[in-house]
Amino acid sequence: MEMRRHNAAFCAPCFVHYTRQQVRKAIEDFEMFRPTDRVLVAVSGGKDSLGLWDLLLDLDYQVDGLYLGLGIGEYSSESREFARAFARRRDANLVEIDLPEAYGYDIPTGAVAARRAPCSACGLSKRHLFNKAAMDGGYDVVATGHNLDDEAAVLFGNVLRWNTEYLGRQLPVLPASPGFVRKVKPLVRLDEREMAAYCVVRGIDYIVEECPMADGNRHLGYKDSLNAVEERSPGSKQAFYFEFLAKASDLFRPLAIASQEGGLSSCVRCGSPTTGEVCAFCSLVERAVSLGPTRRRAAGDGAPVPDATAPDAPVPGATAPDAIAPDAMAPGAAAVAAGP
Ligand code: Q46
Ligand code: ZN
Repeated sequence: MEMRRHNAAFCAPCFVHYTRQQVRKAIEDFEMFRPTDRVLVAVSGGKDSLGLWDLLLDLDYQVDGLYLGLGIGEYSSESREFARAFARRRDANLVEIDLPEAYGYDIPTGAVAARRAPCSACGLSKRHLFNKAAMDGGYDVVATGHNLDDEAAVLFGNVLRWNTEYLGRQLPVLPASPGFVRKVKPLVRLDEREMAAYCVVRGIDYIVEECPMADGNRHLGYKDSLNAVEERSPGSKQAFYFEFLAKASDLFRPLAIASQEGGLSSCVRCGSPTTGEVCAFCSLVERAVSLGPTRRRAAGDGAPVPDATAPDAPVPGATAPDAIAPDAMAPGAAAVAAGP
């Protein structure tokens, strides 16, 4: 495995060692969690989340997986099988939540209901349900498989638009606060190619297809742009992200904190912290369920629906559609922020 940004090449065993070291270093440098903490890894069935679960198990952390069924046609049923197969193989515990079963809507319907891109409805649902599952299960921290490419692309998008509030919150660790568990990204020192190679070397089967809802996702365009820069100048992506953390991130912190001032109350439906009376997630559920079964069936076949990308009429409590929330809870997600 050749890594131009490190000017190095590793054989398979050394590559696995390198990968573990990078994760160990990220966990320690950013004080993500300790061996006594209970960690819940959000698994999508893809290379990053399954690779992360594997790495944390091998590093002897107390870690369970969480799979959220999004109701995105075959993509969801296949990705669930990859998550289950991994859990069986490693004899690990997988917590499962099925969005249509538990809440009566799927992501295509949620997008119609919110009149936003599917990834917005998806990010909002994931953020709420990952946090809820961790709180309900007594976990100390939620870990997601965001890798260096994901974080650099989110940073790039937020810099292009100078989303200062989000720049102040783009950290590998979001500390716990009342009603919210800590959120961490232990793969920030590894890129996509390295995670794919890690899974191949370790014999981890993962879903290779992209989510069909990702088409047109702005985030993917940012990744392509950064890859073009990286190709000509290896190490640029890593420098962009880590130099931001070292030199600029703190400058934006007060803006992020100021945006959250004004106080949070409890959602009258679910009790989650929210700036309004009803949280953005409960509003989304209410709208999606009220669309009725016909519309839900039509939207639930995995095909993007005609008005899913309409930028107007946001879900109450959500923010601008252009903004990329740094704490979106899944790799590749370009989500709206809803509350802290
Ligand atoms: S699952 Fe969800 Fe992603 Fe699909 S709808 Fe978008 S955010 S692309 S990681
Ligand atoms: Zn609520």
